[in-house]
Amino acid sequence: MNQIILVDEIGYLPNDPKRAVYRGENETEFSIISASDGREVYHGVSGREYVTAAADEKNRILNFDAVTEEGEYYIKAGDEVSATFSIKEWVYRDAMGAMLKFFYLQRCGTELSQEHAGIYAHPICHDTDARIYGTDQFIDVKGGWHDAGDFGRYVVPAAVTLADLFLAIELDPGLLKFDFDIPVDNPDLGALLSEIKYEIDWMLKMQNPETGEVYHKVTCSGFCGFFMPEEEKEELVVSPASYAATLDFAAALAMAVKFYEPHDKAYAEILADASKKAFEAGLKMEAKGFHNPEGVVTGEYGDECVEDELYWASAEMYRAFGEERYRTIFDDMAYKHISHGYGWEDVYSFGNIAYILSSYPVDETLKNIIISAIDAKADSLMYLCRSNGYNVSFNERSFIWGSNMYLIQNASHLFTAYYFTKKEEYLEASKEHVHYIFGKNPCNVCFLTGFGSNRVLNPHHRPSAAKGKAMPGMVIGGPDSELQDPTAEKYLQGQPAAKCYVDELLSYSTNEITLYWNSAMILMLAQFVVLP
Ligand code: G3I
Ligand code: 9MR
Ligand code: ZN
Repeated sequence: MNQIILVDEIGYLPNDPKRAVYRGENETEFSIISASDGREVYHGVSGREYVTAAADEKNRILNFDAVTEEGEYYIKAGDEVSATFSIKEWVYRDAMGAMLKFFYLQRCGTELSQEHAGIYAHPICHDTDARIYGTDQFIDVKGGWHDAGDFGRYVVPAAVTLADLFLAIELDPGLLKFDFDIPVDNPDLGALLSEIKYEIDWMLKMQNPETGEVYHKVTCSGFCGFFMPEEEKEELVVSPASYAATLDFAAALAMAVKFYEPHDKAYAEILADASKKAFEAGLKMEAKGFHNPEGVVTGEYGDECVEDELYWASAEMYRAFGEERYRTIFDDMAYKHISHGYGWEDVYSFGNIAYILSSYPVDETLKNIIISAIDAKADSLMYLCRSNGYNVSFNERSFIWGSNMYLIQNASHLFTAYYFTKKEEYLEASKEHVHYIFGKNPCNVCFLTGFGSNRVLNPHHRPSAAKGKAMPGMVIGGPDSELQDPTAEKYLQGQPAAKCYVDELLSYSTNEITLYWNSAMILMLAQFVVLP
């Protein structure tokens, strides 16, 4: 799409800052038009010129903060018009609901009902026992959520997904009561905790009961064709345990205890025991990244830097259980090296947040050093936001596989910095990242399937491909200037970094979806308390 005026195609909250991007170098007048009756409700003049090198564009910002009345609108400048958008309270409620329902629709090891899954309903899938790699032993690892566009189930991204969701609930407890049209297995838990339990119950099966180590993933040996999950009949293989999976498992289940304890003490005890067992096992494992074993070519989630997994796990263990030895490990690591990251590779930020929010006593000097580091990182992100016409924390090197997730996580970092420093500019900048994902981006696309005017129609997602219709509520990976799949290479040669995206089924490096891209967006939105 090549519109000249770009907006958040879902919309804006009435009292929030409201900016659109004008893709032109000359100053322009513009009007905000009511979509219902064509009335001009606001007239303005564009702001200063920006050079957005990553998009090879010159931009101006159209500021319409003054428009606060609820309604449907579009922007007009000369002959150019924008997509229509809403201004209203709870404007992101439907998007939040669809993003949450996605986890149910990714369920493995069970049938999905027509009533709740519609065209994506299917019989039970992947319900056979899985071979432990290199052995004749088979174990039950049925359940959990498919990772992404493929049907693999991987512990590292699963743990990060849960971390996002648990933090989102802490920021917006309204999520606990939110009904997003799924069958709720455990009504007393509420829909979200009940659905998360489906993933946790699978993760518990991935722990070796003898050693406490956690198997890295369960997949077939390779990626299958584009059909529904129950049609994948190859043998399931449980790949060897990994250091990252074991410690990420410990961290995520330590986070889980406080949410389930008020409802089911016995279950919370199981989570606590599994978490502690995994942490102890992790301490005995060699600290190295996972690599696919011979003959298994599905997703690797290999991670050569695994310091952050222990950093995160020790902080969560301390926050959950308060034993001094967990804090000693974290303090020793943090005094040597503090960093940031909410992604499957870098989980430092989860550790920082756990330590700062711990109700058990922490080293106050270290806590303040961490907060200062968060503030400094936020300041560097602000420098990037000011350097382009989209006011988002990117430059030409930002567009890697899953770039939307990294931008969303920068927004979460900015919000975290705002939370601890109360610097308003961090909050405003964080919100611009929401608008970027929902349409105010150089690709002129709403990167949430089923929403906006400029929609993603061909996500790299097997059920969507099998049914010929994009499943709604999935956050798209976004531009990747490394051109890491043949389709990207075919269509994107010569494109500026920020425009290296193509809405093609086979472009898995730009057009896939994952659990943890959705959970990252849910965490970011929850920061703005988008639910009544
Ligand atoms: O970290 C480096 C960075 O330092 C460097 O500047 C940049 C550019 O070269 O590359 C970065 O590494 C990238 C890495 O992700 C971390 O972001 C690699 O290029 C990139 O290939 C790697 O992509 C991962 C991809 O699997 C391939 O391994 C994605 O993050 C990850 O989301 C994706 O996960 C897949 C699963 O394997 C299978 N299921 C679908 C899922 C989503 O596509
Ligand atoms: O569908 C797979 C997607 O989930 C992965 O992210 C991607 C990279 O690991 O691989 C995709 O599978 C492709 C495989 O790598 C190469 N043959 C075509 C497969 C479908 O696009
Ligand atoms: Zn399945």
